[in-house]
Amino acid sequence: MFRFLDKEFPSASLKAAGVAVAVALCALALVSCGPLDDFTGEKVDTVGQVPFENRLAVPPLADSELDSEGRRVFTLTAEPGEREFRPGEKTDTWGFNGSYLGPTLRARRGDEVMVEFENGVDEPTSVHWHGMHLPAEADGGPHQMVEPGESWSPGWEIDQPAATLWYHPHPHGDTEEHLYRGLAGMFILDDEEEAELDLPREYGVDDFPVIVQDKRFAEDGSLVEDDRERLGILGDTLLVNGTYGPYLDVSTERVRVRLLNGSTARTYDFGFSDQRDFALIATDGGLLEQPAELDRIQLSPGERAEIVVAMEPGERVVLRSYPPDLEPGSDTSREDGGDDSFDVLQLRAAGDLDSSPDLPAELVDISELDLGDASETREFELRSRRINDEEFDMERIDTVVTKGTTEVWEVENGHGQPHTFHPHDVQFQVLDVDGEDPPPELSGWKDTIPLPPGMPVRLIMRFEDYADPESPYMYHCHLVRHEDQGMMGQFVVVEPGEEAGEPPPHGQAGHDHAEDRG
Ligand SMILES: [Cu+2]
Repeated sequence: MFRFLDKEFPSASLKAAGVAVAVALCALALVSCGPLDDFTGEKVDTVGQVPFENRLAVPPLADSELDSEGRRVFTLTAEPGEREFRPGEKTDTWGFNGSYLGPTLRARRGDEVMVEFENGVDEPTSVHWHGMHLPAEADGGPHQMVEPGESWSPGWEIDQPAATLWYHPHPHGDTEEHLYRGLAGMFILDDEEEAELDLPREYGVDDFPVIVQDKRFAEDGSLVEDDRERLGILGDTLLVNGTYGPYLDVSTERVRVRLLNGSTARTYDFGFSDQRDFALIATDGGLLEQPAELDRIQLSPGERAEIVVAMEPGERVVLRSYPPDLEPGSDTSREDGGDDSFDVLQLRAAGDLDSSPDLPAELVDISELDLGDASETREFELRSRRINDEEFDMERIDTVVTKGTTEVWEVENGHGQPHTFHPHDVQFQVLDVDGEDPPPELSGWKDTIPLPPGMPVRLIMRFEDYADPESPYMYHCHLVRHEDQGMMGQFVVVEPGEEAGEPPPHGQAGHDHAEDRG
């Protein structure tokens, strides 16, 4: 089923010839070859083909209650459901407190929060708070598995700047499928510094979550889970907040869009159909020092960006994804989605727009972490489905960090395909990318960074709290297929002089990485 024209192979016979050559090469070399898509590289281009007929769904803000100890308590239940994303097509899905995605959790710096999570799906899963600074035992990684019918209630204090974070499952080996089926949601943090700025912040009015995910639908409407490229599932159809073909009614002169790449493998390069500039105000971990005027923002899976877009009365403009630059200096990334374009979301301005204040010229002060304070420099090389030549092992602590220290992590992709890097627990600052100063989109707090082949990054981060020698945090590639296949390591934070303990039994049968290496 080729829904979109493949410009590289204009004739069916040429394409067939390419496949024949590929098959012959596989046979001659006597090696196992991937799907034939690897050779034909079907390009996806939905520009001009998306009917913007459905109002963008805005995930509801999650209710919370204050318990007797003053904690803000949220309730999340993972459950199976069914959706009709496209007319006449029923799709089996998973969601939190509903059939697809979940409510937006919102809390303030200083809040004590607790989440009562219940697993209502028929597989063990977990829920991880991506970008959150919190104790490892509350992190929701593969050591905090929740069996079907069981519950888990982590609690922690919100102690980090205002930011757009998110939550999603993290069961080792199954994260891709659980996320792809729909288990994800946004977690917005507020603080006093952000509240004092003249920024659009009325949720669902001039401040919108925009969760972008690619899907591949079978003829019967079901989600195709087993058609993978080397990076994982690359879909040909976008959902935004679970809405197919979405439009957003804009009623104010400026709107704040909280972009989350909630896809499992695909990188987007967002921009507008008329190439207008927008202001980037925040990255993964919070506000920038100043807004940055950009006309593109590239986000790999798990990354977020808050942008503010100015609109004229009555106009319509489309948020698009342009072909992302996955391997600078190379044009061989078609099979990784490097040639793909999408219409994402149409913005429709009302004839009369409520006025919005001018954007502040200055946002927040970010205290720069000092290289001179770093007590440790570590190197991480991502290659094959391993980090530093090690495949993920639940029972092996790879890295021991001392509480109260600052570290530099030099991370390099030594592999001929794109990866990304995401450490849990902390937000980092980017010292440099391939020896150069970071661009505006990497100049603030980050928790996830793309790693093109051969472009090392140096990250600086501080481990302020939460020593626990037995509960590890993860670091991994956030192309979640790769993470599932073992491109993940574990670190513990210990008190000075303390040694790492042994991770507790995790209650999940270990799985064999060899069987699912793509
Ligand atoms: Cu990877």
